[in-house]
Amino acid sequence: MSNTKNPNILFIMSDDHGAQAMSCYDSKINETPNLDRIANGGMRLTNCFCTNSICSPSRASILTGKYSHINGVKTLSDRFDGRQQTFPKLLQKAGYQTAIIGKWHLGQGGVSSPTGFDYWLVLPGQGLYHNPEMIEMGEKKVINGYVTDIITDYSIDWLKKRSKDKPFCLLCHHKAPHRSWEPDEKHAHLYEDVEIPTPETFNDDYKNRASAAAAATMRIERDLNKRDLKKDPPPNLSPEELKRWKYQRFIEDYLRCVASVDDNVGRLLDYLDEEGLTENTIVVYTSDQGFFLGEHGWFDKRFMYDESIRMPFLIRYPREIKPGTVSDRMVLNVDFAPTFLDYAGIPIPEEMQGRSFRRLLRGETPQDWQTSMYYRYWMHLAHHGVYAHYGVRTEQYKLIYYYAEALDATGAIDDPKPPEWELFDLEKDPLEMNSVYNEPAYAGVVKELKAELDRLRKEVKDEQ
Ligand SMILES: [Ca+2]
Repeated sequence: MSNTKNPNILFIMSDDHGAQAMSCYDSKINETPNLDRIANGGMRLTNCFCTNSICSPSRASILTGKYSHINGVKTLSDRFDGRQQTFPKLLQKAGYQTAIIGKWHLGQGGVSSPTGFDYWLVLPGQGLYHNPEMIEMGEKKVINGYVTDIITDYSIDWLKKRSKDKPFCLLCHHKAPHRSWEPDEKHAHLYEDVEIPTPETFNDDYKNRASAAAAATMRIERDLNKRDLKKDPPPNLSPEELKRWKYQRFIEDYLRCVASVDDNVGRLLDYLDEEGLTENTIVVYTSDQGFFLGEHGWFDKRFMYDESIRMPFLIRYPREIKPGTVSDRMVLNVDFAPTFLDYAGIPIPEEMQGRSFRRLLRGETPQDWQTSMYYRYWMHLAHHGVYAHYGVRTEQYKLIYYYAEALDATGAIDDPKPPEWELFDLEKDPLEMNSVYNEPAYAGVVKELKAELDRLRKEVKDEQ
């Protein structure tokens, strides 16, 4: 048994895994028995959100407990400045053994290589699914095999080699199921004879929204390419049939990648069981953000819509978290770092903007717990034609401002669009199909939410 005072932390994060593709979140399209083991043994969060729905920014917010404009990683091209404080550094300083294995995606070299880790083995950039090159403590090497297996193999190896008299914190970061969704041999034939159902908003016509939704180039029928689909469609399909065929191709491969993640999570859980580590180890499974799996006719993320910003979040810690519990309270990716520090008994630095949700996980709700959140996506028209936007989500409403008439912080907007607003009543319209921003009945709500948005922008110091 390791030190019972300080729990071990096993943080497993995949890339672009939407909660809709997890059976513990009532998936209609697949089964994830090993992820369900974590949910059944602990707590599942239903309203965990990222504050900027793309890879590098979400990862930087998780490490630092700070929003993108404060930690400096607002876009995919911003490199992480590792001189700032992170939770792994603080854990390491407090005597934890620390490691990161898998996807880093925060820049390589200089101040951007991983810091605060006794051991690191990361993919360069996005990395490859098959026989990936990896960087081990600064040294490049090619590792044969399938990336999800490799990340798990090295994670288990590192755990085997750990010192048993110190607690550990292992960040196991999967590349899967990121585009271009390349499954391994073992799962290559899953779903072959199954028609996977399409989501309710698959044939969204983008009416009753701001112009951003219709302008986005992430449509299943038009924007998946040959590399994504891997084969040519059968001849003579109608447009509707072709769209469904493309969805099947995409979702089959996506779910095959997820199946491998699920198997490999099972291997890690088995290892903890075998070593008697389960009781004293906090196990988290999450993803850097959500993903559209055909909702609104899309793949990808970026938008402030729920499928994109919602992170699956499962956490098991038998000493403190009741098995099979669910919390609907709002938790953000900036809250992760303070929570881990709280569990380790380390004071949370002032500069961290998030807040520990350890009490929520114990089943308590602090009186002043957050009921609204600030979101911002900065990469105007950079990928998939998505407009830059920011907004506020409360438990009932979501107000989004597509602000691109003004220059952003980098002064980079050279294709301005008229500013536009969207308002969704999430109680009446949970699928976000009908903006009620201009409906007179919502004038009061708009006013309140604009005030709340101003308040949040001040609070998180994004007032530019
Ligand atoms: Ca991602």
